[in-house]
Amino acid sequence: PEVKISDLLRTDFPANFTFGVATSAFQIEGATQEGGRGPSIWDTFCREPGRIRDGSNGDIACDHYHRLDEDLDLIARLNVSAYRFSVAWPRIQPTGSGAANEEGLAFYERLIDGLIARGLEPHLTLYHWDLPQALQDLGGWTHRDTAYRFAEYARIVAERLGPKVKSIATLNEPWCSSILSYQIGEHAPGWNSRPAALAAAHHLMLGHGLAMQQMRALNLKAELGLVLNLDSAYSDTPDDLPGVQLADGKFNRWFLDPVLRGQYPHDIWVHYGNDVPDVHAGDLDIMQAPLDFLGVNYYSRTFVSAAGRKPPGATYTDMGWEIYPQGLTDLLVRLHHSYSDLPPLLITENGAAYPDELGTDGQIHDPARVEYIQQHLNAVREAITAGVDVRGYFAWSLMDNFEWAYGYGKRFGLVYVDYQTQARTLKDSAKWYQGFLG
Ligand code: GBH
Repeated sequence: PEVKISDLLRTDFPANFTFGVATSAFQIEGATQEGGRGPSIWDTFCREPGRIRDGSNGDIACDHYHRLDEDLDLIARLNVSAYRFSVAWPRIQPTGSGAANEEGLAFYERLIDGLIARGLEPHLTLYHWDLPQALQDLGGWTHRDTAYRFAEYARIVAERLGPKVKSIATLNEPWCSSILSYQIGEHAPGWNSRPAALAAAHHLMLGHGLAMQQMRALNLKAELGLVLNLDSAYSDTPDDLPGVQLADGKFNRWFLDPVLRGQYPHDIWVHYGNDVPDVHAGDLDIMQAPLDFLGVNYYSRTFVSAAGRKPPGATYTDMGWEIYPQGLTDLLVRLHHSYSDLPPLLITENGAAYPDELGTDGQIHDPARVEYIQQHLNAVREAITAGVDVRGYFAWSLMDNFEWAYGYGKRFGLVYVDYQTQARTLKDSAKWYQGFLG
């Protein structure tokens, strides 16, 4: 049945459906030289001229490290039931290996205790791109040993914090930390090598599997999983269908198939030719460790056109990403049909950037973001109606933050951040979410 999107109600979703907001450590914390934190590849990358559009860095960001209690209160005000955050590896192991830094663990323990005290579920991500620089100096993710270091870090965090959290995701978007980082060079460490990127992708997924083994051995109640950035690919002509299959294979199947089927997709393996990674015997078994959930980050679709056509009538966010909610329904339904052992799904990120400004009335009117979120929630609802097991939705992001290569120039928050004063102001979208969940 057709539901008018503006009429979308909390009760259109299962009562136990999780609604939350998400962030990541490097994007909000600041305090990069405090608490015994070691340098990460993003600290280094930000200092290389030309890497970040506004020349900024993560030294202060949203100063979340110093404003933890205020930010926890802010989350609670939104009426969400869950918060997704990441742990900064260099706060736990400043050089990426060896003994745990107690001050780092204590910070996240305070965060988790603060969430629980406010009735909020903690959803922890272990790796949202801030690799300790010391491991990059040894080759980063192109170095097989990094996978083993990651599993060691996972065990340290899970032993201490695992008993208190609702879920632990190993990696956020390994496509970004491999292809975007080692081949396209837009993210740290900014390399331009396809074989390096494919080696990095393999070691990330191996690290994921090894971390799963370490954490399973702890018999935690927490659900363990992986977060992928996935999008649906489309074309407007049959001539472009091979391009669609290629795009889908590189973005989606290259990461889904090893984990859910224990194999790399054959067509893409052939396409990559001599650049394919060195896969050791047993690697794919490790990578195929059963998941309690798969996190899906969805922002847009890929439109393939060799002729360079754009989809007619398309609208775009401030990132230049097309707004295409149907792509989320299509993606979820397709996952459900293509993978027989698909675990329950969580939408771990979805959101939109707009050039928000604080009005003279002291408010931030962001109707386009409200509409974006409503349309995508409706897309999730349609997938659930079609039989897909989706358990939750996390809006990206709690607040405006350091948007990687774009610096502070792109605002994804439901909450506006004035970087001069660090004042937080609820945008209309935050108020809408609050009312929808209220
Ligand atoms: C997420 O990445 C991140 O997890 C989060 O930290 C970030 O702040 C947020 O999204 C907003 O960017 O590269 O032109 O082919 C999203 C990453 C977005 C990956 C779009 C692939 C394809 C577009 N992705 N993307 S393009």
